[in-house]
This record gives sequence, C-alpha cells and structure tokens, in this order.
Amino acid sequence: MSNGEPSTATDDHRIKVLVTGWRKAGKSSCIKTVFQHLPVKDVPYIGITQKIEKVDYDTIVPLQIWDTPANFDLDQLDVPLASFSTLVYVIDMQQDDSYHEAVRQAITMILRGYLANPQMKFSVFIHKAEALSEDYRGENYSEIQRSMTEELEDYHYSSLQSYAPNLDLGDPSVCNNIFNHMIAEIKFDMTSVHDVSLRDGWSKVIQGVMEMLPAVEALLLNFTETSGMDNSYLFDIDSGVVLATDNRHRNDATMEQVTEYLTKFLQFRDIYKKLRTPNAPPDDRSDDGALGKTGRDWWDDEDPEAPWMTQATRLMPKSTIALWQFTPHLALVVLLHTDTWQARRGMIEYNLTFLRQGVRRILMEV
Ligand SMILES: Nc1nc2c(ncn2[C@@H]2O[C@H](COP(=O)(O)OP(=O)(O)OP(=O)(O)O)[C@@H](O)[C@H]2O)c(=O)[nH]1
Ligand SMILES: [Mg+2]
Repeated sequence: MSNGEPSTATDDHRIKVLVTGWRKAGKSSCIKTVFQHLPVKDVPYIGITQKIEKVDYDTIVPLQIWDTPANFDLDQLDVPLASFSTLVYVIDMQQDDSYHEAVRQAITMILRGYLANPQMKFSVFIHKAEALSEDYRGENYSEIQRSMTEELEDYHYSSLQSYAPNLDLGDPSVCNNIFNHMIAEIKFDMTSVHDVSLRDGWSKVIQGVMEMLPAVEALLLNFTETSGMDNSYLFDIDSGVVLATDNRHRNDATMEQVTEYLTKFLQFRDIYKKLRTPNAPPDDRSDDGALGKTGRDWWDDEDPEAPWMTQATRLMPKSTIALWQFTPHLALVVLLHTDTWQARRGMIEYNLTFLRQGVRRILMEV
C-alpha cells in the first residue's frame, strides 16, 4: 500500500478505482474488509481517514483502489480525474439527515467523472444495510435511488461548463443525453460489511473493468454445460470476490451460499498443503500464509504435473460444491448434483484442464 504518495510510473498499469463519500459513510470499511483482510470486528476502530490512501491489489487485473478522506475534493487529486476507470460513491443508508447532501455531492462527482472520462464506470454503495430493519432498508434504498435521479434531472449542468470544453452544457439536448447516459450507467448496490453484499458490490466493480470478461464467461459456460454442472464461479481467492460466472440460473441465494462456502473454506486454507504461492514449491509458504502477489510470472515456473488445491463438499444430499485453486489468485467453485460429481469427476477434472488453459491464454493476451 502506498499512502498518499504521488503516483509513480509503476502505478500506470494499475486500473484505478476512486472511492469517495460522505464522512463516516464506510469508505475505508468497504475497502479494508475486502482487500486488506481487516476483520469485521475491527471496523469500528478504523479511525478517520486523514489523507488519500492508495491500496494496490492484484487480481485478474491489477487494481489500485483510492480511499479518500471525508473532506476530499476532486481537485486534490495528483493524477487526472480521467485516469480513473471507476468511481465508487459510498452512502450511509442510516443517515436520513445527511443523505440529501451526500446525493448532491455524489451527482456532482459522478458528472465531473463522466465529463473527464466518458468511459468511466459508476457504482453507488448504499451502505450499512444490515443496520436497518428489512422494510425500512428497502424504503431507504429506493428513496436514495429516487433522489439521485431527481438530482440528475434538476442538475444545473451549465455550472460544470468549465470541465467540458467540447460540449455546450447550455444546450438542453446535450444535457438530456448526459442524463440518459447516467441513468443507464450508475449502478446501485445495497452493501454491508456484515454479509456477502459488499463482495457482490465489488464483484460488479471489478467485472466492469475486466475487458476479458465476455471471453472468460464464455469459457465458464462451455465448461459448465459440457460437464453437466449447475453453476461455476471464478473467485478472487484473497478477497472472496466473484470475478466471473457462467451466468446461468443466477440467483442471489446461490451466490451467497457459494461466497460463504469459499470464505469459510479459505479460513482453513493453511491446512491445505498444496496451496501454492507463485515461484515457490507447494509447501514453501510465506509465514503469514498469504498468497503471493506477483504478476503472471508464476505461469513460467509452474509444474504442470503438480496437483492444485482442490476440495469437494456435499452441501445437501443432492448437491455438491467443489473448489479448485486455479492460479495463485483465482479459484474455481462449481455447484453440481452429487450424482453428477460421483459419476463424472474424472471427466470434470479433464475438462478443467482445458478451462485452465483457456483462462491462461486470455490472461496472457491482456
Ligand atoms: N452498521 C454498520 N456500520 C458500518 C458498516 N461499515 C462501516 N460501519 C461503521 O461506520 C463507521 C465509519 O466507517 P469508516 O469505514 O471509517 O468510514 P469512512 O467513510 O472511511 O470514514 P472517514 O474516513 O472518517 O470519512 C465506523 O464506525 C464503522 O463501524 C456497515 O456495513 N454496517
Ligand atoms: Mg475512511
């Protein structure tokens, strides 16, 4: 992690994600519990963020996530706003009294992001969801989305004219186009550090910047169908974030089950001797048990004969979940009928070698 240091040339390959939001909205919690192994019980002790903190995170794509202090202003950035791929705005859903101000700030930042980089992606984490009762939660969630739409509708676009030298923001049709684009592009997620919803939110953020996503999804779909399985998921091991799925029969309950399984399983991963680190023999783990974080050079040192971490559990009599570590950063989790697992395990593992090769090829190309 680099703390508020000026960006260096070595950061250039990283996909930058800017996380902003009102004071105490939960910005640091959203980042640290997922990408820095912060236990949820320590969330109340994070403390106020005083300056920008950049968190480097290597997954299927190299990320740099910027945590910002409460009084952060886009003009304080030491890199062009256009260099961010995504802006994540965190809103505290419990704060009825301040979310109108937060919505106004969010829309201004999002519009400035769009004007700087029309390809920029936008996610709004409507956070601390678990703190509210179910009814109230749904109401607040819709209310915040509605306020965002209204704010976009009523926005005084010409106040941003100085950020848009090539557009005439006094022209209603230009503003209307921007409005329509934003309505389609701003993604909302209800999140909480206490459940898998936060990882789901991040999953969409990361999928949004994965150029190779359609290719990986197609491979997963092919693998899942030919092997007669229900669903397959490609996970980032360290964060537990889903990077791709076969996208069939997708539902939140299954997703939750799979994410929880992975999280629980990985708590015990130290006992899996074959869990590999890049550039190291299977048993030569670093002291803290962390997976290595180097790039893709591990492919070169890989012994194709050596087995990878794998595990299968019967969830219910009829359904089984199986996991294979796929690369130092990625694990494949599949859900399937127990009968299928028992009858076709050999074939599934055979097909898996092709899936791995396919993913490897895609990773080499990007
Ligand atoms: N109930 C609940 N509280 C949360 C959640 N996430 C964060 N919090 C609480 O919100 C408070 C602020 O969290 P931070 O992550 O420090 O928020 P921040 O936006 O980084 O705050 P500043 O850096 O001070 O602007 C802490 O007391 C956390 O315990 C959540 O999902 N649910
Ligand atoms: Mg903070």
